Amino acid sequence: MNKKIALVTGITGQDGYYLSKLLLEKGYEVYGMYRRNSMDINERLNNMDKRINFIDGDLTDMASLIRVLHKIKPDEVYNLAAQSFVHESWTQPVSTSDITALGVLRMLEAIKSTNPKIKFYQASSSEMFGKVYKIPQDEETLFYPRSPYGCSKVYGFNITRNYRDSYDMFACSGILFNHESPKRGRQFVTRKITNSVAKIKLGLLDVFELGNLDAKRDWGFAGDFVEAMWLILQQENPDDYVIATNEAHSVREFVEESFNTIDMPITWEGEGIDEVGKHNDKIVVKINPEFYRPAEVDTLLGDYSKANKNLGWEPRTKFKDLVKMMVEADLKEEESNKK
Ligand code: NAP
Ligand code: G4F
Repeated sequence: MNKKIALVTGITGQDGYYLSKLLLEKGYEVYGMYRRNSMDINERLNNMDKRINFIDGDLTDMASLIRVLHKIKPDEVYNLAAQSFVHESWTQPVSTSDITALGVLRMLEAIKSTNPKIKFYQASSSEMFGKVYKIPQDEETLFYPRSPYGCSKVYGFNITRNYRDSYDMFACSGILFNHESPKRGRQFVTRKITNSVAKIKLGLLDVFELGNLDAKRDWGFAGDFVEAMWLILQQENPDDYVIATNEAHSVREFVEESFNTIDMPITWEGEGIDEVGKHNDKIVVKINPEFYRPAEVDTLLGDYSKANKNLGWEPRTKFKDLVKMMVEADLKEEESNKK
């Protein structure tokens, strides 16, 4: 039997790593789309699985998407590419919208004009719920996005559903809540914390700065979540699904648990921007208002009942295990950088 062919956009990102690994295990021929930059491409993709076929393309350039689809003739497209850092979406709102909103439309149009039978997965986000109307959030919850990124993802979600309704395409969204891993970018709060904590443990750093400690997120493990992406495209009918853990923790708890992992428990003192985290009277965490957002998403909590019922999916990794996995990976990485 011929191997199924999958195109994964955003191959250099966290989810691109875990999804391509899963698809290779399932026997797919995997194409990973990357965008050109000034760094040497071999150097950039050097650490990635050698079985992935890399192909250049950019979500801002529709001609490149048509070329990619013509060339590889995929059965399934997983659209993971995005400007995904919420904070940056305020400083670069136009390019964020061009990539994260219109990029979805370009890919859908490219699919429609090359082969509308290609199954399409859109990486939708819990950021769409923003200033939440309901707790927990499910597929019926209204959106109230709080950032240019969130607004772009709402467009991506709606246009995906619209192409499904208008052209009978197998186009679906996974509405994924925050998912993390040792492959998470260092700008995102979880990896920033685990990497800083590892450096403190190894004597490479004294203190690090954060913004809003009281924001709550429903944090899962990326390795668990990519399985849901694949399952969504294996169903008889296209549909949208919330993927979450149904457990929320604050940034503050994530910091505390990370320090507990290295046996350096901390206590908090002070309030607002003067609050500090201390280990044995030594300040290890400070607040820097630069990391606050113009409009915050205070709390996210997902109800994944529909995914559980229809896909048989459930998260496997618990919060404490996720934190431990990330701290230990950062300790290992920082130790080897030291050598
Ligand atoms: P990520 O690590 O930031 O990866 C984003 C990827 O998109 C990178 O490979 C990046 O390539 C690529 N990209 C950016 N602009 C592009 C363009 N114009 N053309 C082609 N590729 C482009 O994100 P992630 O955490 O893996 O998330 C994957 C997707 O899920 C994203 O769409 C994100 O918005 C969404 N999502 C993530 C979460 C989460 O918690 N992780 C939750 C919900 C939804 P470069 O290396 O060239 O920058
Ligand atoms: O880690 P974050 O930057 O992730 P955020 O904004 O929740 O977005 C991530 O999850 C979304 C799904 O809900 C994805 F769609 C999106 O692509 C991305 O993957 O921030 C988490 C929270 C925020 O409330 C932020 O204000 O942490 C708070 N925070 C506090 N101090 C900080 C910091 N965030 C960052 N990045 N850096 C800080 O120093």
